[in-house]
Amino acid sequence: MKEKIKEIFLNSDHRFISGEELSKRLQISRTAIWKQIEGLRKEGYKFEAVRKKGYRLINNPDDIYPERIKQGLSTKWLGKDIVYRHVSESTQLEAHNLARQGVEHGTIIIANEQTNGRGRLGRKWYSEKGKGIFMSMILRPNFDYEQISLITLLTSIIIFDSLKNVYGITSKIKWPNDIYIDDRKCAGILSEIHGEQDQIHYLIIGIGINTHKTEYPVEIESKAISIEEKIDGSPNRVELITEILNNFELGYERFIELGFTAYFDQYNNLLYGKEKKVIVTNFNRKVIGLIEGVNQNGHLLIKKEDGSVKEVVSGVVEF
Ligand code: BT5
Repeated sequence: MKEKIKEIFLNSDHRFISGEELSKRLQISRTAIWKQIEGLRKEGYKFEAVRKKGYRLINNPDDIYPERIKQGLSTKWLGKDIVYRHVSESTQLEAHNLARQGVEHGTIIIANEQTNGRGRLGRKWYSEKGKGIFMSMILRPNFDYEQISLITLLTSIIIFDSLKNVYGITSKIKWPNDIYIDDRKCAGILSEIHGEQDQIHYLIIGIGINTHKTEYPVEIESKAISIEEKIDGSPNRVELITEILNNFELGYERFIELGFTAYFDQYNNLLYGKEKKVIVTNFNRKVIGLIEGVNQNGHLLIKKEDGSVKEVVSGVVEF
């Protein structure tokens, strides 16, 4: 019952809802409603109660406003500037605009909802209001293209570590950088580079994570999973965002110092589908075989039926 009341208020856009309406919709007494609201107050929800008008939700403990995120940050440069949107078409799109305007290395853009969230190769990222983390990091790295793809692999390790630290969830990484829990996708990463032949102007790393339970569109409903389905209670997005940002800055600096070597074993240990038969498609070319692991360049190694090993630089992996 508490979850139902929570849902109604979270979708109310902070408007008053009368006790009468609530008791009609939920078929419970006004006293029962009052008790539930008291329970929510203990969880950190703040309500205003006005006679004849009813209750109004003032805050939502899961709001992802920049001030709240910054409180938990221990970073030197990541997230010093955070741009927040209630609704964004895509935080990637907005990050490109901000980067072109010259914002600093480490600027973050985050949204509560995306109307046209995007994945790789023109695919969509389903981004329902309040149900996930939709965030893009603007970076101005000082190295070559080859290493950039390794940074995106690093990002998936960071998400793995953060899910483990905050929720005790053990996930897997589907190459190159999807996060899987129980054979379903919980998070995806999209890296986009803007630069010239030998100079990178900026890199944008987009992260989409399913935090809260929701009804996914039919085409992904059997393939997607959220954190809420794996834990008791409700996930707190601010906590997870700050954990990711704190870990990412440390990881990025370690990567600059030591390279992917420092992460090679961990990445291979976390790889999803090892020894499974896969089809990797890249520009209409298909490679079929078993996943052996990645090499030091982060390329996927596929052992084909004839025993030869094919190195795949990029592509889509299907099982
Ligand atoms: C990705 O693409 O996985 C990268 C997703 C990156 C999303 C973030 S959100 C913040 C930033 N702003 C953006 O606009 N994007 C980034 P890809 O590997 O191409 O996977 C896309 C596929 O995942 C789709 O074709 C669906 O099959 C599936 N999918 C879409 N939404 C999903 C969701 N919420 N959960 C699980 N799977 C999903």
